[in-house]
Amino acid sequence: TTPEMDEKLKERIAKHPCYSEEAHHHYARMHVAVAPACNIQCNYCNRKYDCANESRPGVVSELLTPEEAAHKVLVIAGKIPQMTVLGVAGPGDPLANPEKTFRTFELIADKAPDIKLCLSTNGLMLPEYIDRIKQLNIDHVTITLNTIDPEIGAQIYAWVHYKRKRYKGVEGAKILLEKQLEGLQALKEADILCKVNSVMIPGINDHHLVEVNKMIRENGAFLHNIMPLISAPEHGTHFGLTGQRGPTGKELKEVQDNCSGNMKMMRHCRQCRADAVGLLGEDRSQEFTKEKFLEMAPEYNL
Ligand code: CLF
Ligand code: SF4
Repeated sequence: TTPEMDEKLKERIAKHPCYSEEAHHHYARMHVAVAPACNIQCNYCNRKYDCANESRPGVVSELLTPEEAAHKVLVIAGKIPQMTVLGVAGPGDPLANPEKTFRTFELIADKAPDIKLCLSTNGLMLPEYIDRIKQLNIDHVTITLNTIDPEIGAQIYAWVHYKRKRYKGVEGAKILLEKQLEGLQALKEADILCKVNSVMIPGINDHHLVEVNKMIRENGAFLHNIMPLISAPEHGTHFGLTGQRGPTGKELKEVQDNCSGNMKMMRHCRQCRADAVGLLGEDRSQEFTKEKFLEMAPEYNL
């Protein structure tokens, strides 16, 4: 990239705490949990908890309607002036709940147009909804993409539900990958900033992540966030029950280092809850539970 492009990019990410390492000390994000359903089954996920593509497993977020979510955003934006980004990241896949997710974005774009919109998805339905995403001016999209090899995918995804049919194993992983690639391309063409999350699973995709990194860079993603698998038997996930371990800090850093020659790596991810509020690493979600925020009046001023 040219220095000029770098400057432009810097401007676009300057106030996004995930996309810019500097920004995360000064700017806050909030999530609203409006999207309960999911269209795939990851072996690191238990549906009782938040989507593990963006979240720390074992956390249960309070589900909101789009109207409640918009109210919450206006309350919090009035109370926390550093609030710059609103993300929908669960508790299921936002694009498996398109009406709820887009209605939420619409309400917020209407009432708080200076808040940037962010969306995190497994990518299956991304090609389908790219036009809505453009229309709504969603600035930042994250795709969780763990492999570019369907054989490896079959070890990570139990099934993929696409257009009313359920596909298992390699067949399902192929469909997911195809849609993720189309989604990446579509984001690039639409000039929407794209970050890719990959869950590092030792013995399954750890050595393969350098290839994933290369592919996503060539397809326009500008930031790669390799997150450790967090796996405990009590979370009731497939990996938890089969004794699959997560990487050590050292193993994680090694893979991140191996990729960092190619592109920018995110190293400050905190694996947030689907209803996280505040600076990264600071969790203020309990100050704004449904019981509490519904009693508060929005004081957000345009
Ligand atoms: Fe939320 Fe994700 Fe947007 Fe950030 S979180 S939807 S990109 S506003 Fe950030 Fe949290 Fe890591 Fe996600 S630290 S889990 S990367
Ligand atoms: Fe769970 Fe998220 Fe995977 Fe869906 S995409 S199965 S909610 S981790």
